[in-house]
Amino acid sequence: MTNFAILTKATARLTMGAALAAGLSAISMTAAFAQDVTLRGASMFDDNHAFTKTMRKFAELVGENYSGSVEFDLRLNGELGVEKDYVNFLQQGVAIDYTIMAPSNMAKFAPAIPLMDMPFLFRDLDHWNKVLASDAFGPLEAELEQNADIKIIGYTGGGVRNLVSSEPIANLADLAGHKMRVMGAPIQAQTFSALTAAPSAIAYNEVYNAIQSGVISGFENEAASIQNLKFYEVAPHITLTKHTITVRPIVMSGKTFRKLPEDLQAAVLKAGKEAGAFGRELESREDGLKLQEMLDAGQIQVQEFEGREKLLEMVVPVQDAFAADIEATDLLANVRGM
Ligand code: MAV
Repeated sequence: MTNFAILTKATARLTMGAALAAGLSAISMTAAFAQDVTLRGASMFDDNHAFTKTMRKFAELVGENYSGSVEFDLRLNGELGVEKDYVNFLQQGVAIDYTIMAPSNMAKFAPAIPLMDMPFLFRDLDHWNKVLASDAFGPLEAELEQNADIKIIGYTGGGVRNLVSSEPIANLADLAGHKMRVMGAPIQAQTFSALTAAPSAIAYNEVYNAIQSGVISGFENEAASIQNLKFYEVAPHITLTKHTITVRPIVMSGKTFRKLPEDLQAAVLKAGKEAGAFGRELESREDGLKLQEMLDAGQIQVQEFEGREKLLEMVVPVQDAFAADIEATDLLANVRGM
């Protein structure tokens, strides 16, 4: 994907981000006992996206809960790259201090964490809410902290992921052999392979161009991001597989967190939790509205997937095998049973 000239402005910004970030100095936070702390965040989106709004809320809440001086330097529009870059930065403790991230983009360091966002995990929003209000994901958080030194300080998400494609997809026959992009975690490709599609892991900032040039015919995503990055320009067909309700951890580098004064650590943890609740309410409420906005604007065409229940049956063995592989069979049973 080298012909950046034909990317939209939004996705071109994402592409530039990684290069810029590599040239940036490490976090500009001062040492633990100094007065001024600056925390740098990153968003792949502009100010209208729920992730950006959630990170703005986080900053506001930290400010309210902390009497010292703390600044937030939130870089938007993929200026610092995409999530697969952010995970490296957080793990190394360079370039950024906090962000919002898909679990499937952290698989490289923590193989179990993609269980949180594997397709068809949640029955509906009630189930998703129940699981997120519990401590079911505790062992996955611990693995991430231990392997990657990345701390989950809250959970946002609530978007519903559907198929997004250049040609309509109505049923399993259409899905067979469908060349689609998936996120980097193996469970994502395994799931869509089990559904007979032909998935490949492609970086998020290459998706628009890969569809436009015909390398793939589509991908899967939620309304907020389809709208924000204008993916409908190359993939206007949305099929309501509703296969994932997103879980998006708000994460901070452990290296940053440990350097903060204790009262600021407490404010960060409180704000992370509250900003997560704010973000979950926002994105889950806006999800259907954003689909409707794109529909009304003539940007997308939407259709149901015929025989969606069959998809559920087809993925259960893949989910079971993945859980067994990461020794999370009980955890999965617990989540399913909620
Ligand atoms: C959406 O933009 C978000 O869910 C984001 O967290 C993911 O990384 C991205 O999709 C993706 O599919 O990679």
